[in-house]
Amino acid sequence: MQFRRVVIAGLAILLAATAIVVYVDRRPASSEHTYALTGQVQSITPDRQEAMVKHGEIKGLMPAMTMPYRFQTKADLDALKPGDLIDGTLVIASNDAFLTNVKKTGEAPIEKPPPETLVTGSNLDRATQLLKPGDTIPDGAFVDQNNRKTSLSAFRGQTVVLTFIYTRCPLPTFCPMMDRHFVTLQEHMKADAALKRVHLVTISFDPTRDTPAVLRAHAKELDADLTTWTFFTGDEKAIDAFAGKFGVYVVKNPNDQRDITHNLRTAVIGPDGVVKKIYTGNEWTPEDILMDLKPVANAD
Ligand SMILES: [Cu+2]
Repeated sequence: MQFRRVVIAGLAILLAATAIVVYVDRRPASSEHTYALTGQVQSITPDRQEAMVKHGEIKGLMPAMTMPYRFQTKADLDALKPGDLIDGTLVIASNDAFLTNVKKTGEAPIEKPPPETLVTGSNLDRATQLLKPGDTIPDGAFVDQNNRKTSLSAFRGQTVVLTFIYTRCPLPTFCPMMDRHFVTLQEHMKADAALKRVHLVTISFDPTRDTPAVLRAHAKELDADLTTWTFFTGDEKAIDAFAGKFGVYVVKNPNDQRDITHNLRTAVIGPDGVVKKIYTGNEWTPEDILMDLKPVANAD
């Protein structure tokens, strides 16, 4: 009996796998991959055509996660509210990710409030700690990609553009987009003498796995010039505290190390260590930051 059940289950899995392969292969654009996604809407950001979706594992792409996803079709998003259970297709292109063909399949109570709500919500303790333009940043204590102890004071006298990532982030529109934007900034820095005194700093909020060696390999992959772009890792609690001051919110699933729910923050810091600007999310462009850098870099 047991054996027969196993065989039937095995056949079902095989059939399902075949169906997925056939489905993926039919997609037109060669660089695009599509994945079936089943999840629950946690919150909706209509102006960005986005919803925070808590979803199960996506085989071959990522473990169970809660992430904001852009919807390809506004009508799909308009039909939904927090708590709705959904089925949809996640499209991953080399530089893009979005949900399409999203259908409501049911409703369920939401288990816990979404991270963005916690960050922007009424948690006063947290809010009073948040850095804002005009504040001097804390030095922090980090280890760089060469395993050398360092802090942000190492870059006093230079304008610093700072962002937070983790190298295993599976979504092209999140951490990998921050990396791509920094690559673009670095190209400008090489070409423009006015940007000579600008330094890029990328801080991993997954320091346990983003060791100096991992960051070194990551930097190489990005073709980062380590004389003007430094990667930070270090003590997990110290990084959480530092990142939290910028409004970075990171939730690590204790049952699955790969599962990290997070938002994004990118900051421009003056040569005096004073915050000039903090960008939230992935909406900013390298051009925005170049605009911020010009007056600062020309000042001295
Ligand atoms: Cu990420």
